[in-house]
Amino acid sequence: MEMKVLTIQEDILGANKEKARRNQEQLDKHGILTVNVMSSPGAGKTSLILQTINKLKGKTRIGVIEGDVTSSIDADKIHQQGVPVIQINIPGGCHLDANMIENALKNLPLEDIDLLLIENVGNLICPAEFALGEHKKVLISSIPEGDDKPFKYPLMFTEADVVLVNKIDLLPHLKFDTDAFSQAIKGINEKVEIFQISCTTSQGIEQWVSWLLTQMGGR
Ligand SMILES: Nc1nc2c(ncn2[C@@H]2O[C@H](COP(=O)(O)OP(=O)(O)OP(=O)(O)O)[C@@H](O)[C@H]2O)c(=O)[nH]1
Ligand SMILES: [Mg+2]
Repeated sequence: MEMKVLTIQEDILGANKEKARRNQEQLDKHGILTVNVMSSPGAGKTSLILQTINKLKGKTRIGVIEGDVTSSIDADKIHQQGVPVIQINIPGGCHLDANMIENALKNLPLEDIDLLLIENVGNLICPAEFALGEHKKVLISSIPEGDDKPFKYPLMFTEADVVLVNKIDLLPHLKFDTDAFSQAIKGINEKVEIFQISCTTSQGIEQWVSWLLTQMGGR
């Protein structure tokens, strides 16, 4: 019986991977760089997307997919910026999957988008296991969460192409060893890029946006 459950789980992940591959094919056809933004609840995913929109306004055509258990609070903020956005609500769910992204892509003006930012559901576990068709995975880890997270949620840190250490404006108020944190991440993922940012003061946002533009240019 236990084996059967495991097989079903493998099938779900396998089917998801195949659908994610097809999503990526479609995104490639339209020349859209797609970034999956993941973090625990409240680490700063929406704030990062808003900062990115602000920096790239008039230069890059952005589209956004918002994943949340319920509400359209985040999508409303993106919509106010005049950016095409789709809200996906997943009652009882804890991550986006490739099927949901396939549906969202049908409702986005793909011809008018160069960069697609996907805000995953706030969660440090499940989103790492489900490919969406994205080209890059970005993990935001924020100072108030503590510097032990790479040890507690290693898969998320292993899968990430970039780790953004957010809320560095709070460093004077909290105990957080940025060097030890970076070393811990590099210990499990030596290729990862790490940027320290603050979505409140905009510190480091230039570096992040420059990384994004390099990825887009390389396509
Ligand atoms: N001090 C400080 N606060 C920040 C920073 N970035 C985001 N915040 C605050 O953190 C809170 C959560 O930010 P969001 O951007 O909504 O976080 P999120 O990851 O999108 O949250 P969920 O969608 O609920 O998972 C808000 O009150 C933000 O104003 C930062 O760099 N510094
Ligand atoms: Mg959000």
